[in-house]
Amino acid sequence: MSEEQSFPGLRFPIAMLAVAGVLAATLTVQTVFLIDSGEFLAETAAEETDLSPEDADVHVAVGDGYFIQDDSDLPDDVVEAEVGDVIYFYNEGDIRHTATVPEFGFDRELDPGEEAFLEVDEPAEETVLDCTLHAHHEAVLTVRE
Ligand SMILES: [Cu+2]
Repeated sequence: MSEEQSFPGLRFPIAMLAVAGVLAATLTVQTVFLIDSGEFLAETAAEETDLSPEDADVHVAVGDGYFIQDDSDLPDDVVEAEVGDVIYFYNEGDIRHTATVPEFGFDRELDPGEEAFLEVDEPAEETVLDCTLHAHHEAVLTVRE
């Protein structure tokens, strides 16, 4: 008799426990999903920085007003590469610049000492290599087949 009487009294707490359990499970699933997304973003960022300067075919010094291709006889602000090359940009200047190549959808802000990699996967004839922070800081990039 006492069990039958106490059972209805337990119904509410049990129902609340069930609701709390479902909420907790939902939160857990959402949290795991968020963590997964974060890991995915981290992996993507890591992939971008997987490249090292030694892997690059073309090194370009970005300075306070210039782009200079290392180990070449090219004049300042002229950069040349071949299709499939990885171009390595590094800011050796004292202020922030960008390495921006609209033709390749490439746009990176580089603080002093920072670097970026661009893989050029199609030819380009004297396309713009720009620093969008400074009006007269610009170069031309040619990518040969
Ligand atoms: Cu600049």
